[in-house]
Amino acid sequence: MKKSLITGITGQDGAYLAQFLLKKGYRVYGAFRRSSTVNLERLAYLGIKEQVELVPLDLLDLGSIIRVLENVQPDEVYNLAAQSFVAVSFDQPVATGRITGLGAVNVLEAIRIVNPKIKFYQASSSEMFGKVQNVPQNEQTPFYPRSPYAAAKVYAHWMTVNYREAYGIFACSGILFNHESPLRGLEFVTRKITDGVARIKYGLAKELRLGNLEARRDWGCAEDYVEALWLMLQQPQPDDYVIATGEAHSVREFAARSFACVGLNWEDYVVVDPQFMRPADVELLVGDASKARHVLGWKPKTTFEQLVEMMVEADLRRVRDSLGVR
Ligand code: NAP
Ligand code: F7E
Repeated sequence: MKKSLITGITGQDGAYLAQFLLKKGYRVYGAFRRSSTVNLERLAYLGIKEQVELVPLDLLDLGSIIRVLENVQPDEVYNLAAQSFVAVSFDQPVATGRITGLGAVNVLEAIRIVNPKIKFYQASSSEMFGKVQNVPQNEQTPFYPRSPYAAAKVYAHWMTVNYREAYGIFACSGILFNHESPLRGLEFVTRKITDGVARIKYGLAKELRLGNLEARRDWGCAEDYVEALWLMLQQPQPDDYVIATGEAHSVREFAARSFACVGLNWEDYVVVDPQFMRPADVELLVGDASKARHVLGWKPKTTFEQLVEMMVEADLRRVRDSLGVR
């Protein structure tokens, strides 16, 4: 039985990837960092909490990663852990650099020390394209990071390439565009909107305060995207791939469609609040995933419209359940 280790098991992608790998027959080890209350809600939501073997690991502690690799002896490591919220990276640039940048290098170092045959996946990001140099963005597009988060991801990306070239490690970097789901963190704009819509619908809120409505993103579905991670590690050669839908939509459009799902007009509820504007924002991201389509045979399954509807429905259910409404 193949063994996989996922860092960031408590996050959105950790949960969906664990579910995917369990279905593939893997033994799945989920690495979590110690906190007063470990958040296993997403694993519970998917009904896989008991099937994932939890191991404590902090990305900042090389020794802890080495010990976990020695004990688990995984075939594949998926490094999904990060300080992943762009807005917070402006307030905590050093912590973000340590976790999101150096943290990935700690995992690569541990692999190099314990067993260089372990395959490695790095969760890179479309944010690395930042102030975009080409539209759409593909594997050849130069990076222009616009936040401490993006700069840290660029460092981790190049270190992944470097460990592949310098030490022959099977290391892949997936440059994923935004991907969402009912398990997305509430701080990200899509989930903030769908949760806000549900709360307004059930009378728990009167308005929804947002920042830059003009930003455009290539939003895909997290459950579709985790398959691409696994496919990258099954190829004969390690490589880097853009994963995207190829469609861009604005925050305004996402909000309009979400409110329309419950028969409301977004303009009656959305308030633009400068506190949610970033010191430097990324205005447009749209990816070209042709390489993934041709080499991996991967393509997205969920449309933008289906994604919005799925997220609104899930939040309506959640709010209804919390209120005990039938
Ligand atoms: P997420 O929900 O924010 O999850 C991040 C995970 O990292 C959490 O499990 C968190 O644990 C863990 N973590 C943070 N600091 C850690 C540390 N010092 N040691 C160990 N674990 C730590 O993120 P996601 O949306 O699932 O994204 C997964 C990865 O893909 C991230 O690296 C993200 O930057 C990247 N990415 C995401 C997207 C997207 O659209 N979702 C797109 C491109 C790339 P706690 O629960 O303890 O906080
Ligand atoms: O912002 C604008 C905001 O925080 C999207 C992470 O997973 O994807 C994610 O990063 C856009 C930005 O995601 C609000 O200014 C407007 O232009 O949902 P977001 P992100 O910054 O694109 C990438 C690929 C990652 O790698 C990251 O880890 O929406 N926006 N109003 C807002 N954003 C938030 N959060 N809240 C607002 O009220």
